[in-house]
Amino acid sequence: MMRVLILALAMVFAVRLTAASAETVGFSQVGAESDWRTAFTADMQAEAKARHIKMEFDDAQGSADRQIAAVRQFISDHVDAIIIAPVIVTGWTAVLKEAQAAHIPVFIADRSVDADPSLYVARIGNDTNLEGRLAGAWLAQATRGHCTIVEIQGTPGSAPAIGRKQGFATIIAQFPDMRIVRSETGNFTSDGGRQVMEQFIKSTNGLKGICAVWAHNDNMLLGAIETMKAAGLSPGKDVLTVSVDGVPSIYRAMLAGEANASVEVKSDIGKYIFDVVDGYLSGKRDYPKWVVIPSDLHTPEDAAQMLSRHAGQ
Ligand code: GYE
Repeated sequence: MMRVLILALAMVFAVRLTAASAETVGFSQVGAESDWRTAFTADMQAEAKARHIKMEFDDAQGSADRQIAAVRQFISDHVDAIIIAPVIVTGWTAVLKEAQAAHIPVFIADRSVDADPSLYVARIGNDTNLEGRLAGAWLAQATRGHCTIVEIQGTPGSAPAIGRKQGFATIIAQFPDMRIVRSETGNFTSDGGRQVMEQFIKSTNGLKGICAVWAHNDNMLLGAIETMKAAGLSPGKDVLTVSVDGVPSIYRAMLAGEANASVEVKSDIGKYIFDVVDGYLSGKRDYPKWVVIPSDLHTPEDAAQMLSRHAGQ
């Protein structure tokens, strides 16, 4: 009797293990606009491989329409789960309902969506409003609350552009002598940062009276730094910088004295995402709607240490 029971249990576990390792997961990624994004893609691919999960990958190349089409393809391929890093916050309800009707669980990774939370299992990602507040608070402290700022925004309609802008604005609103005098989108790319900085330099007579540049990500700031240097300015000295992501190149810029602060957003979050996906597929249900990935601010003081964590990138 006992033996039969043990044998039956062993078989159940064996079936479970094979079921888990044969998962197919569709992952719709935003694009490859920044160093943060490419590091995140690499991490997701490595994590899927380590767990023997078959990952169908689609790069939306920054297009919201292409992304919705990719999710529809995953649904018709009958994947076991869908992971979406959404380009923009809007436009999700219809396709999320289609996934739900097909009984395919959806997990939102990194950026958030404006959709009824009952349409997805959980979001695993960072707090973009907090990132804006950390950046604003650092700048307020560094300038004792006196600073005229130019802002380079991320992709319009994307959660990090919205959240970071709001968070930063909330903080500087408390300081009557801190204000943003220019604000344009650089679409989270280095090239976008270069172009926006060219405009700012022209329209402010060489950044006259500007105390800081606040960029919604490091790559845009890195582009802006090149443009400032080419115009004979000294970023990191005449004009302070603060940005978000904590990619290796920003720490190099800090060590070169050309950047002052960046809020690190972890890109190696595949393990947290797949923990939730795997757990859900094996029956676990008690996940919070938002699994928060913490972010924190770094400066030249710990840039070398932060860079060493990214050795090889
Ligand atoms: O900050 C930016 C990327 O959603 C956290 O997207 C991500 C942001 C990141 O393009 O570099």
